[in-house]
Amino acid sequence: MTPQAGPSGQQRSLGIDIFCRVVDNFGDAGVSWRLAGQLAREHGARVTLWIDRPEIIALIDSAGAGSQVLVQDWEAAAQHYLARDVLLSTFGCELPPAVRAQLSPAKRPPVWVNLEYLSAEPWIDGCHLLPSVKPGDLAVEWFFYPGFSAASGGLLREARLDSDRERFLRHESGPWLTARGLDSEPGALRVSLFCYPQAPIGDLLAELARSAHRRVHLLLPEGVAEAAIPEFLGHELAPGQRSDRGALTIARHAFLDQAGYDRLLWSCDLNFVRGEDSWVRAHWADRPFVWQPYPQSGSTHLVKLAAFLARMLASCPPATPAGATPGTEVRDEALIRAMMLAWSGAQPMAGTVARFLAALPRLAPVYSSWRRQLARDDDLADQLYGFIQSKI
Ligand code: TRH
Repeated sequence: MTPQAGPSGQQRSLGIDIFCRVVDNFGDAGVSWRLAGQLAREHGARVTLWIDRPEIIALIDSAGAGSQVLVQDWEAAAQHYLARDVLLSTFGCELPPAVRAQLSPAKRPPVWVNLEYLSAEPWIDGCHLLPSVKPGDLAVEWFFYPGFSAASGGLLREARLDSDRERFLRHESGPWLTARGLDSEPGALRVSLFCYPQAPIGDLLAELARSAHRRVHLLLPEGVAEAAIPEFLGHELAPGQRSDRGALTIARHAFLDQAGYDRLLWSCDLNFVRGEDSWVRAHWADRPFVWQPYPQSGSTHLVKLAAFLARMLASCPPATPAGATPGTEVRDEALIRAMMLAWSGAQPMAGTVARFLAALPRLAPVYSSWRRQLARDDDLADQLYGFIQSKI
């Protein structure tokens, strides 16, 4: 996709303002920042991110990889926002009144798009790209739904992501892990763990410590499992420290930036991920993963998990245990469902981890096939940019 062509045929760089209010954690900022960077780098847009927690951007992009994007404090928008080509509100955030006032059709407004949360639920396909006309001033807001189907807005995926990953794994992975104290003993199963405190972390750690066939090296970022770790080990674990229990080594590491976190996912044999952005990145890492949706009241997150599992597993070729009698085997991919349901508390964990780990070599192709299917669709930034161009 190229920058917008102006009336003279020359390419014009679009001005895009993204508004993000952080509800919780890192995902709102993480998704907004990733999209902002991609629109700037791959589409030549002039992007400003207006955000109420700019310090999160400094944390997830400490190396300044997205420096083409201008970051502005949300509070400054009331005075300094001037409508350009596009206004992208994220996750239904309520805009500052002075900004909202510039979206009225009477004022030559920008194209106003709201980027929604990612979900695999079927209803989003019917809502993607629907407009909503506001009763007061007839401003038009377009709804853009990321998703896993061809009828949705797709998933964020940078153009160079696969080649970056392949180069890293071929030449850089070992030294990169060693330099950060993330290396493990040869033959150990390397696992990353990024989860919410509601997950049965203690059960997982206990099962990993009993791992019969391989040692397990668990990489745990700072701020994750803060209560479960002292309960399991009997002491805290600070970044840079490691502790062994049975077959398990737990290594705590400092929070990485987004680029570093990608490298971590690429380097592990199995990734536990959560929320939205780490979930998508785990797909592109081409490694088996276990997803924990953001816990919501009324168990809405379990509906989201079921919708995802239905989509993922329906699309996958069956992976059956070697030597099983056709028709009588328990399909291995049922373990993917069991593992994710147990990890979200929908069913007991007992024994699930051991069975899941034992089947991991056969499960990896199931994940790869799902990933290949998703990679056939245009990525979210391409689709969004194309939509914007059609409305300008
Ligand atoms: O932080 P999250 O729990 O964010 C969530 C989700 O977005 C959820 O949908 C939303 O409703 C809720 O916030 C309010 O999980 P997520 O989405 O995976 O975002 C984590 C971000 O942090 C992602 O961009 C990756 C980044 N990250 C790093 O940069 N370095 C790290 O070391 C780790 C562990 C994560």
